[in-house]
Amino acid sequence: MKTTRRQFIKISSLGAAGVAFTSQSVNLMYNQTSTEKTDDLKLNRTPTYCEVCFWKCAGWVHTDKEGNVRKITGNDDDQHSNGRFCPRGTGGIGMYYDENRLKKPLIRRKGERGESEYFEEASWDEAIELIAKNMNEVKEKYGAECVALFTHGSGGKHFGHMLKAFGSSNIAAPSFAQCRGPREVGFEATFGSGVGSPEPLDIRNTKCLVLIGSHLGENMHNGQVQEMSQLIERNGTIITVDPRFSTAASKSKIWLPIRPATDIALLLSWIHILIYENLYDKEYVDKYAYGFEDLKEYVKDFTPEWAAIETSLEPHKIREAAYEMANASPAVIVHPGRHVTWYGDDTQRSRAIAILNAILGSYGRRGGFYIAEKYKVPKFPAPKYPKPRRTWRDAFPGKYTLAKEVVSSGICDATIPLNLTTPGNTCNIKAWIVNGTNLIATLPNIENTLSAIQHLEFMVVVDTMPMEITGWADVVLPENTYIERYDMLRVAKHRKPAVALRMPAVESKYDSKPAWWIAKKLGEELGLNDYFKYESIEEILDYQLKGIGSSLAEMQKIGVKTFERSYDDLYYKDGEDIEFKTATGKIELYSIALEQEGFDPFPKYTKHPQPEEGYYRLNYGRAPMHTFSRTTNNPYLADLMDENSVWINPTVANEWGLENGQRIWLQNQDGIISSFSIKVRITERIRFDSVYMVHGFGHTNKDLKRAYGRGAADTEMITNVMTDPISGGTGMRGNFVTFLTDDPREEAEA
Ligand SMILES: Nc1nc2c(c(=O)[nH]1)N[C@H]1C(S)=C(S)[C@@H](COP(=O)(O)OP(=O)(O)OC[C@H]3O[C@@H](n4cnc5c(=O)[nH]c(N)nc54)[C@H](O)[C@@H]3O)O[C@H]1N2
Ligand SMILES: Nc1nc2c(c(=O)[nH]1)N[C@H]1C(S)=C(S)[C@@H](COP(=O)(O)OP(=O)(O)OC[C@H]3O[C@@H](n4cnc5c(=O)[nH]c(N)nc54)[C@H](O)[C@@H]3O)O[C@H]1N2
Ligand code: SF4
Ligand SMILES: [Mo]
Repeated sequence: MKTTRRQFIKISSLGAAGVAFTSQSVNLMYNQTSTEKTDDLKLNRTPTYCEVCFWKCAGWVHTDKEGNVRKITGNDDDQHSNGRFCPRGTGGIGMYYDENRLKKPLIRRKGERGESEYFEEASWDEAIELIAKNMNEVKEKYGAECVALFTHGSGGKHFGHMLKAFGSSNIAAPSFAQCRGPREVGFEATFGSGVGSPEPLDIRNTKCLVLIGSHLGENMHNGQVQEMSQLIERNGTIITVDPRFSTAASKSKIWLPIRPATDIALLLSWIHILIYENLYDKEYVDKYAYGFEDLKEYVKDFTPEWAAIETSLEPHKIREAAYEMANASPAVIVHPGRHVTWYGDDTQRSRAIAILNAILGSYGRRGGFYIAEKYKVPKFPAPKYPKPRRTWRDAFPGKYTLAKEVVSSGICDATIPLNLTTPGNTCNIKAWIVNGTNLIATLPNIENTLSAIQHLEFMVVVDTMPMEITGWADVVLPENTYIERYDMLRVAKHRKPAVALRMPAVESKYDSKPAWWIAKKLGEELGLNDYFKYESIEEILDYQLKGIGSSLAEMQKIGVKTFERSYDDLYYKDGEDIEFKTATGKIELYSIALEQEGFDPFPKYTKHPQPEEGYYRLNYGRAPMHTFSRTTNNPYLADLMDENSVWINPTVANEWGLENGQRIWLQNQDGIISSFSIKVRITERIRFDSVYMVHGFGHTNKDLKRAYGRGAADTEMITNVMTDPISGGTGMRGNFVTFLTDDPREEAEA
């Protein structure tokens, strides 16, 4: 049975209980189905892929004769969206129409960094010349590698190319060390390759989906939520482990409201049950796995009774969940999660998840993990990049050695000279280019981020909106929104390999420019002309597309091109010999790579601190209609939810005498008080030892007219960072807050 739009939206809005859907917002979500209306209006459609989050759904921007954007819909041929956008993607139009957008390049001509009132508008020529001058100065004084790029999103390809040509490989995205880094390292150590995006989970064919903190339904990663809603319809089993009664929990056969920070204990006891009750996939393990006997010995004492004490879950519930998994095996998925930087032992938790999937035989099996394929698109000719003299790694000898991507927080730390006391440490970052990442909201420990920024000689920010980070720049460059620009092709792995095109649907508003244009202009100003031998990006796209039997002209019509592939190739065949890219060529239950780097070869359970009296663990996550801090000022999405609230258990609320809707301030274990107040939401859906809030609110930039001062920022409360020594992932869930019922700033003034 096909999931209808209505059912899908129903699922997507489940987590939004209590949010009033105005008629305007409901129309926004539904108008994409009105195809007849489309014909009446004679709308023109232009291909794009979405930039509201990094699922990168391909779709269409529909414009009328006057050039107004009327709606954005999914492309039916796209595997990421299956023709349907999530509420955020549908509301992406608001990014284009937001009247608070950055409009012209800005230069701070006097004052100190952070004094954004001294910004003055400038021409593109002047801004680019100033940036190039500063980059060259840093290069002469310290070396090209002392310029670093922080980036999230499509612009990274363009600025990354420019920076590598300049001589620096210090290019970092928060999607590693603040997001999926530990999981990539954990899976790579086990199976020889990471998980990647979109996660190759065969939810469509699974019998049992286990979610360890993944809050799908609030986390709106489109294709996955669609497949999960199908699973619900066909009465498949969902098991959710979450201290909070999430949307997913409400759809689950088993909900395990675990004591936060104890997941590894639960995972080890599941492995124990499967092995000691002979429920694991023996044939699969015998053929593919390395280290089974040692694992068996290692988990001997991790009984459900032991785990019960750690996790506060009942032993029979733990067993029941393990039996469900075993019954479904191999069509079972223990979801690897996405934002997994929680407690600093996150690679070990990801390893436990990987091991569990391995002994259930789900990796490479129908209903488990499928084998995704990516299309090989030719590179546009350019000279080889110069070899950087040093990299960020030189600042951290012996640390994060298994991280395959650059650790963004590592770049930040390497910018603060005080941090660089390790002998042999030479790398010292002096200039930042920040593109599409609001580092103040994104990196934990704001004070540390600001300290790094203060030590810089130069900082440029490329963004579409005035954000917290733009306020700290020396030069701000306004990028146009994804609706107004070309970008590189989306070449993502999936069940079938496919490519997708993004092209301008409308003229650029204001004096904004696309990243490819900015990077080329800056590259040329730096004298790197050999790396930019094209007039426009269309030349690159056409070259690449012709190399795969298509063309820019064809893609402008179809938007997505999918290449055929036999469904047999999605899974391992019975008895097939597989060479895993690990040291042993096998699935490493015992990890040689971790052992060689001096880490525990089996996942180790560590007891983490629990909150003290009067304090509650700060737990945070997503709302279906928002993406991080980037959508909170979006006129359509702010209409669906314009501030966050703090979820508090009724028992706790009673003790404090709090009422629903009351405004309070949060104060964390280090005495940091939230800049703004936040509304109380009293609900049984959160444990008594924790509170919960949606990330992305509490903006402090006054130029965000809708979002300024609305709700509170979780990031302000995250000052205790538990860094994972294996992956560099910044564990953010070891922070505790208490409540202030009176305005602390008024008191200070009085
Ligand atoms: N406290 C806390 N921190 C977190 C998280 C959390 O839940 N809580 N989540 C973590 C995770 S999982 C991730 S992936 C990261 C996400 O981190 P980020 O990607 O940094 O998230 P945003 O806050 O949305 O910041 C995006 C910035 O890009 C700008 N932008 C949007 N579109 C464009 C564009 O087309 N071009 C350009 N140049 N700029 C654009 C926005 O205006 C905004 O300033 O955050 C991580 N950090
Ligand atoms: N709508 C929307 N969807 C998004 C995004 C967005 O911004 N908006 N961002 C996307 C991105 S980049 C990412 S990385 C993902 C993030 O989304 P996910 O990877 O699905 O989830 P997390 O952020 O890791 O975790 C949030 C959940 O973990 C639970 N939790 C907290 N502590 C614990 C614990 O100790 N144990 C367990 N088992 N659970 C715990 C919380 O209650 C919450 O339900 O979402 C993606 N999808
Ligand atoms: S999941 Fe939603 S926001 Fe993310 S890319 Fe797809 S439509 Fe856009
Ligand atoms: Mo993320």
